[in-house]
Amino acid sequence: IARRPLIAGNWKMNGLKAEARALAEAMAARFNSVGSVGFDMLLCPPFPVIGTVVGAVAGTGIAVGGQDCHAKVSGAHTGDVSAAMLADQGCQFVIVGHSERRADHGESDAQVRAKAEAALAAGLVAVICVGETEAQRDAGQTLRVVETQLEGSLPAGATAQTVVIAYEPVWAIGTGRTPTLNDVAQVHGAIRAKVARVLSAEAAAEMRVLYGGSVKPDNARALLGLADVDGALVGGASLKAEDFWAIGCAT
Ligand code: G2H
Repeated sequence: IARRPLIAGNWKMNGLKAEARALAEAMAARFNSVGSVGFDMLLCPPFPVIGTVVGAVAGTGIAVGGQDCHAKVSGAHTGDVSAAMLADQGCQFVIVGHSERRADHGESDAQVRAKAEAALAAGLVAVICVGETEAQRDAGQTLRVVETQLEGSLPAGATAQTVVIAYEPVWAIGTGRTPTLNDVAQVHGAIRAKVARVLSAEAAAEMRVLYGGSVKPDNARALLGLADVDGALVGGASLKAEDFWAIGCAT
């Protein structure tokens, strides 16, 4: 089954309005200059500039997503944003369960699943992040940790059209370190096997599983060349138009 690669930029807490517009316009210009590409592109800017980015990429095919959403549709949740609000702003995707959310906000697998369910209910694709810490890796627990996170955070009834998985080893995030290609291949294979058990063989065969954690232009081709790697979730390198484009072109 051919899975179309997805190159997703997670801008994290970066980008005032002018920078966000310039970066989104630079990606839009690259898309427009080539006509068609062999991958999907997703930009996930901070909430306040989502409208700016949606406007800048309109008509290009570049998708926009949020970096988180609340599990509820509305209500007394100061500072939170619902999936419906993201959809209303023009988003098609939302990242849930990023390790920075799990660590900084104590998000559990159950909360991540509730957020993913809210995303699906709002018509968004949920990008569900999983990944082990360095201590877990050193203790040989990588596969068990990732499988447990998947089991706890995948919504029932999820399909390849409504969910994307992102494998992000916590120790590889923003550090310049990446697992070996063999390790990435092994974890991605295990993720696909787990999705088959939790959902269905069909969902597992079609679902996109992204790798994230220090993806750069110089390591993208090797990582994206692995059979079970269907794209990348890119942080630091997604803030430079040239680098992010180069990663897309490495698919
Ligand atoms: C991992 C990744 C983006 P970076 O968090 O989700 O960030 O590419 O900077 O390691």
